[in-house]
Amino acid sequence: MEVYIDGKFYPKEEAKVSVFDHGLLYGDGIFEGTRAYNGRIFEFDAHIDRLFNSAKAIALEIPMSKDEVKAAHIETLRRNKLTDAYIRTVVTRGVGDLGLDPRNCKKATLIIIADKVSLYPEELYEKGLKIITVPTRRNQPETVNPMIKSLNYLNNILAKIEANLHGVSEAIMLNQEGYVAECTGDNIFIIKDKTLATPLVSFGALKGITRGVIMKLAAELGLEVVETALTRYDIYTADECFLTGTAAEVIPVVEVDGRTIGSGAPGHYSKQLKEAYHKYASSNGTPIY
Ligand code: PXG
Repeated sequence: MEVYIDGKFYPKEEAKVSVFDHGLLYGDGIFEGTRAYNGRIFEFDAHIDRLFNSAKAIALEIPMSKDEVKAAHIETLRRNKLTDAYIRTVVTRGVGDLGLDPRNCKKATLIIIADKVSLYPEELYEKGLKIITVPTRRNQPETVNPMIKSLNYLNNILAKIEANLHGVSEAIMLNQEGYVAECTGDNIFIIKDKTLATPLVSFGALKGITRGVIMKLAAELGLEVVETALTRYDIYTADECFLTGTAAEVIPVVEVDGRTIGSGAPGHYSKQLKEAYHKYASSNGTPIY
């Protein structure tokens, strides 16, 4: 495998950054996670736009144009001869000194890693996940805004640890007011009476790109689609529940905090949306070759 760092490619073992990089010292940087399906990069422009918006929000200048960054992604996939891949893009503040002032970092570092995708076991997609609500809250918008895919994922990692300690693999995170925000790396949806509902991003969710595609596909399937305030009560009493994200794709949820959701098996619309998502992903997107 070859990894892209600042315009050059390095074998995996030699792909390294300085211990003085502020991405490591302070978590000062941003990332993206993108996928390629069937030789096409899924929602490529949306991911590149979000990368640049995350950078803008933390006053980090990416020293390349969007087209140059896109070309670097395509080159990384071609070098590694990938058609189905997970692409991790990281932009750090760059090398500085032992002080948090970002002015000491002269140039941002851009890293692009592309690798084969390792899905969750297929069984989880067939049977559905059991998840819990955890005490760790999602970031408040006036701290690190949840719209930013920053290198500070510690509160999400704490939530993941709390889930793992309870023997489940995913956690619902609430916002400061106690409304449902999202999961640790996935957006959450419910279906009730032919309406698909998901928390408003202003309630502490990342504006997921998979989320956006699912909302579009759900409307095409005839569901009403709403972004709203959701409580745990709404989740417990839903007909169906599922999570979306670049890593997780579309994964049904069958139990939340010990309450069975719907029939206890992945719901009709969840299955339809999962299928529609995969069909859409394999035929749309930017060709790599
Ligand atoms: N919420 C959060 C907090 C996320 O980090 C999503 C929702 C889903 O967004 P997308 O645009 O992917 O539909 C994310 C995305 C990883 C990984 O390696 C994490 C994400 C994406 C890809 C990989 O854990 N987070």
